[in-house]
Amino acid sequence: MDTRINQFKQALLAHKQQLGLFSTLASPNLVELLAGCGFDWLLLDTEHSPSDMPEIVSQLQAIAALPCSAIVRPAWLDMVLVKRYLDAGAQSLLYPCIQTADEAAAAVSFTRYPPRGVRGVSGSTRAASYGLNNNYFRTAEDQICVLVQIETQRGLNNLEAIASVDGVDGVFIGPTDLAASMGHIGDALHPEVLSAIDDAFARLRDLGVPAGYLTLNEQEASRRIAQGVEFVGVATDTSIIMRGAKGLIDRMTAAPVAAHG
Ligand code: 3PY
Ligand code: MG
Repeated sequence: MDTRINQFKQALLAHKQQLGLFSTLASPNLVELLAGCGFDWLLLDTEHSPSDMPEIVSQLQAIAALPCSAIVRPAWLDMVLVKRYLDAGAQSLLYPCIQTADEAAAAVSFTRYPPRGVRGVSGSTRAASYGLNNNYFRTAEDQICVLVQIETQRGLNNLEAIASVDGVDGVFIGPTDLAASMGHIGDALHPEVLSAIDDAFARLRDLGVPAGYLTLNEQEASRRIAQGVEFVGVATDTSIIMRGAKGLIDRMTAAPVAAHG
């Protein structure tokens, strides 16, 4: 057995654009449905979702059968959480709220075996095909993709230093927390927030570092896709379901009641 090629990472490093969505409902069945819809990637969230280890394993298994890449977002910059997700077979990680180059370096070190990093070693994990993959220790690192999320003013101030840390493969701008950090909580489309994000993407383009983003606003998503942002999340599972369900009942209740007979 060989280590799985990380298709998301390969495309990212080639600056090929990939569209995805955030999955927060901890449902392997929903992930299976969504992963078959044509998204390039699905982010399995554990920061703002009830997903714990068993749910993450089931969701990774559901996605593995489909032409869609999984990204796992740990709840925080935590070596223990990251070790467990990597052992469960996650290959791409999006770390929330990275604010300094030291934090970015720690994020990378959690994904590397000693002496290059601090990842604990076990060869009997799902990632190593339960011991069937004898090459796992030597090949794992190349297939791991480290993405860091900048979502505070402090993170933005340190953008170049963070993006230049060896082993950081991509930088994601998180508009919701960034808006709060800039005094505009709940208004991620505030002109000041948008202009800070424009500036961040321009700086990442100058550095040649792939960039990522999430917005639930379709116009804003289209604008960022047109700008060439490499991995854009265009919805969350909850936004799709909530809008579909609410829109349906609103339309049905607004329609004039047809007379029968
Ligand atoms: C944020 O916007 O704060 C996120 O974490 C995801 O986009
Ligand atoms: Mg956030």
